[in-house]
Amino acid sequence: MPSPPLAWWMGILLLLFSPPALAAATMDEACLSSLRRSLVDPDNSLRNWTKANFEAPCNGFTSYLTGVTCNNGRVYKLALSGLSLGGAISPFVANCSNLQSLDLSSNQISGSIPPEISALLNLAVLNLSANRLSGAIPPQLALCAYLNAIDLHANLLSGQIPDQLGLLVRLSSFDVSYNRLEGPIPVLLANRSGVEAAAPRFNASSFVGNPDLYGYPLPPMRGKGLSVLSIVGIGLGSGLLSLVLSFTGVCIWLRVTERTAMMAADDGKISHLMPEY
Ligand SMILES: *[C@@H]1O[C@H](CO)[C@@H](O)[C@H](O)[C@H]1NC(C)=O
Ligand SMILES: *[C@@H]1O[C@H](CO)[C@@H](O)[C@H](O)[C@H]1NC(C)=O
Ligand SMILES: *[C@@H]1O[C@H](CO)[C@@H](O)[C@H](O)[C@H]1NC(C)=O
Ligand SMILES: *[C@@H]1O[C@H](CO)[C@@H](O)[C@H](O)[C@H]1NC(C)=O
Ligand SMILES: CC(=O)N[C@H]1CO[C@H](CO)[C@@H](O)[C@@H]1O
Repeated sequence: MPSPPLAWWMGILLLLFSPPALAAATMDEACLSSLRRSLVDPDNSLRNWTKANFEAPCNGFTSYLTGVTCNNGRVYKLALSGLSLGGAISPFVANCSNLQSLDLSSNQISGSIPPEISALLNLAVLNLSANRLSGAIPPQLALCAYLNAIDLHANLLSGQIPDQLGLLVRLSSFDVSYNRLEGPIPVLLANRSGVEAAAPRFNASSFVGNPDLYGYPLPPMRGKGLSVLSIVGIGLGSGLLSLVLSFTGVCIWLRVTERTAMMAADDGKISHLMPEY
């Protein structure tokens, strides 16, 4: 009787493999539908991003959705560059858990970079360049250990570059130029590990266009040195000025009191010497 054991094994196999597959499909669906809701699409470039297509975004290696590439039935690449998209990046993009490449470059996307992206453990390429993204670069990006390209140039990002990004050993391309970043450039992004090397790990072109960013491979404390000096100068100057002013004040006060005392004395003398009208 070979069929009951076979059916039993089939049942076990189904139990073992279909729930994760189902969960995976619903995660890609949640990712794509949330991203569609958070983005604004004035040119209707995402017209085949429909509910029906979200439910089955992949057919093996092909997708029915613009900009989506699949691998074994999972969303593997999202490439929506230069489509005039606005709106924001949904944190649910992290539900596309097999994503290896996220390219939303050259759009008008605003808001911040969701730290949830750090859940994309296979992410190798993150290209969010030439948008209107603001806020800080999430330090959690350092959890995406396979990242080999981070391109965030030409946005409105502020704050410091997280030191942790220097720990991404596979990183071979890094560009945060033309933002509003500030503070020191992390040493592990600027210097190659080991002995002091002639060339930086990432050269100045990765960091230019951030007026308040400083340190190798950019000049040290650009402009900052001058302002620190002028602050010291202003401090010393005002201290000296107040010293001089208070000294003069005391002198004047002494003179005045001296003179009134003398006048009072004179008055007394005069009245004394003038008994009649
Ligand atoms: C989805 O739309 C794009 C253009 O908007 C088109 O190139 C692509 O073939 C469409 N995909 C399918 C499967 O209809
Ligand atoms: C990011 O996308 C832009 C085009 O939108 C491209 O010029 C740039 O080379 C890309 N960066 C990387 C690291 O691939
Ligand atoms: C980084 O490299 C530069 C240039 O080679 C060097 O001047 C600087 O001291 C290095 N910094 C560290 C912390 O090794
Ligand atoms: C900076 O590095 C990039 C590649 O990372 C290279 O294309 C460029 O020529 C370098 N620029 C300088 C001034 O070394
Ligand atoms: C199933 C799953 O992982 N859902 C996640 C989708 O993304 C949101 C936002 O990051 C998470 O809160 C969910 O847990």
